[in-house]
Amino acid sequence: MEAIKTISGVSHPLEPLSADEVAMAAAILKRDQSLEASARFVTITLSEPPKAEVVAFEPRHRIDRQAKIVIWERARRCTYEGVVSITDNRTVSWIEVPGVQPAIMFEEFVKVEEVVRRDPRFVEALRRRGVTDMNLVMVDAWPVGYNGPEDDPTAGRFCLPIIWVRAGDDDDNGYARPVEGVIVRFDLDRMEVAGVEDHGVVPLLTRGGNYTAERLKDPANFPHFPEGARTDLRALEIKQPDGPSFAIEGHHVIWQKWDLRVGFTPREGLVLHMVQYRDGSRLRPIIYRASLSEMFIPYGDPNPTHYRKNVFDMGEYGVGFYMNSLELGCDCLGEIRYLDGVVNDNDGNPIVMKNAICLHEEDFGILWKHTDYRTEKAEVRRSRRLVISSIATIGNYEYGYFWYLYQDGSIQYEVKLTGVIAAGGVMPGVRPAYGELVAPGVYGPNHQHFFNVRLDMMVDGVENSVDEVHSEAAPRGPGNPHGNAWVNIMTPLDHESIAHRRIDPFSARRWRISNPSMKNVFGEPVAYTLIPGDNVLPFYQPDAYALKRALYTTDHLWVTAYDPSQMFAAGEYPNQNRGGDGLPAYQAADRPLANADTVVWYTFGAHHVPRPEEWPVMPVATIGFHLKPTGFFMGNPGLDIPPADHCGPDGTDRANHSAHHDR
Ligand SMILES: [Cu+2]
Repeated sequence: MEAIKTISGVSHPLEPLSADEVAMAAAILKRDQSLEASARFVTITLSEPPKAEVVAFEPRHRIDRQAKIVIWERARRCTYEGVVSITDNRTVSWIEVPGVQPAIMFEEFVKVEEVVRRDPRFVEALRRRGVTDMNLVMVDAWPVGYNGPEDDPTAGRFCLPIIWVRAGDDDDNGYARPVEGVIVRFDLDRMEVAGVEDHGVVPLLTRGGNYTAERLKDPANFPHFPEGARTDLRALEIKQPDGPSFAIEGHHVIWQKWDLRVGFTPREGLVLHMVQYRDGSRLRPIIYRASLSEMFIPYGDPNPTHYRKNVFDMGEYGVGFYMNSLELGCDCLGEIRYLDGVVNDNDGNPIVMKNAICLHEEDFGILWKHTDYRTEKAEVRRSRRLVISSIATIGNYEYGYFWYLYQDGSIQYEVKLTGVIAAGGVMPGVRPAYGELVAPGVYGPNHQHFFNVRLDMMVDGVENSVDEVHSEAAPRGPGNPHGNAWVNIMTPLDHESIAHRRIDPFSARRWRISNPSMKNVFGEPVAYTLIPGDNVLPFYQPDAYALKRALYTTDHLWVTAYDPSQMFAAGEYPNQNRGGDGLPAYQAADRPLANADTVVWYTFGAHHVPRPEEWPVMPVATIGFHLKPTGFFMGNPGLDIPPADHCGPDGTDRANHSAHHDR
């Protein structure tokens, strides 16, 4: 049946907002609320229809396209939330949200640098450090956080810029030259510097920290490669002459047996919707919505320049605004398909971020193998994964957000951390107490990156249960006479007050999300298991201001009852937040979770003790988790992968055979 398209040409309720829709949504709100120019558009996001409506959606259904809009009214110092129906050309709701500060906007980020560079107190502080050309000074508008009543959301709208200096020209990596000791407090509403403190001069780095191929040979660079770029790399080509094995229509992606929709929002960036797997004639849902919900990067250095570096990159900026346009053969290799990301500027105009999302397939080594040593027949299958990725640049740092789908039914999420560390300057001969030297005169403060992924699970249906599973030694006794026995213990996380848990690698702790009303042939509920990867906890004291704003980092696994208004692990408005919002508050009602519409939230921390080898640009570090089918399929779902052309019964691997005979 021909799909009914909306006025804006959309044929599915979860298609991300198009550029036209962003413009229409802003126009409706401006008209209906008589918005003045001082009303700044923080975010314009698709307001997703109720889950029941989306799950039951058929192409003949009418789609009401709605957008949620967050406004910061600069003149009145008020936050508003509006919902408009683009389809019906009307405002659905409009409320003031008292006592909150929405995210720092891109226009503010840009303007702060311009204004700070002109402030006489700041110019004087930089002059004391030998910097006279203010055009070389980089001022990044880091959030002020909350460190007492002066930062209260009702006290004003502030940021706390961090300062760097380029050496001589625009192409120099300025993030290699941190300015230590100059603390600027900036009033974003007045657009003026509120105060400058100088905690003493630390000499600026004299050597460069450049990473471009042209500058490798520059003797003024650290590290210095006198030979330039290496010359012994030969071509390595990925060829897919028949094209990729996936198909995309709009934002609907089908890859082999996987079936999903890709979404994009200004705050979260990449989102996955309706992740399903075709199993025989059934299209079986696994996840309703998967998104990175928050990031928190706490620094463990008490020095004045660093102790207030406690960024929430999603709630205090929005990573969707900072996505890279990805380039063929650089970010992804092979047959690539791109999707654009649409965000808003602060006047409410759409911005199309070309190629913000990359889809491609990767060879991933071996999926499975067995050699029958008696017959010498080897069966091996290559593993291939579908990669859906995007990369954000937030000032000095890069974050790659990668979803992987595999042929064995498993799903992986991985964050790739790279870019330039937020370094500090240190006096010659001093060994920093709360960080590590990475280059002469530069140190990387101890810090961590805590991510939280919100997984609105839908394992064969909306109603799921979550159990904690761990392994332990069986007690000695008649059942364990040899002392070797161990068992797997399952503990239901059946109400919210117990559903905040930590990893425990020594007991192989993991979490099983199952559907009690869908049993497999063994009578067990079909399930997916969340398998943690590397993880850590924050080292902040419990009463530290920043930790109270990031309570979601104090445990790793959280389960909540589904509520579409609960989307972000640190709450809706972490900027200048006094603390207490987010996951613990979401769980406060202690709602029941068994066989219910539940949401699983997983927090994972990258522990970052900087190394000299991460200077001046950091090799990718990864952190993430897996979701693996557990009794969801009967048998290995990848058994039907055909052998590669040159492998299999006749062509197998002669080298392997002769090695065997020589033995
Ligand atoms: Cu780091």
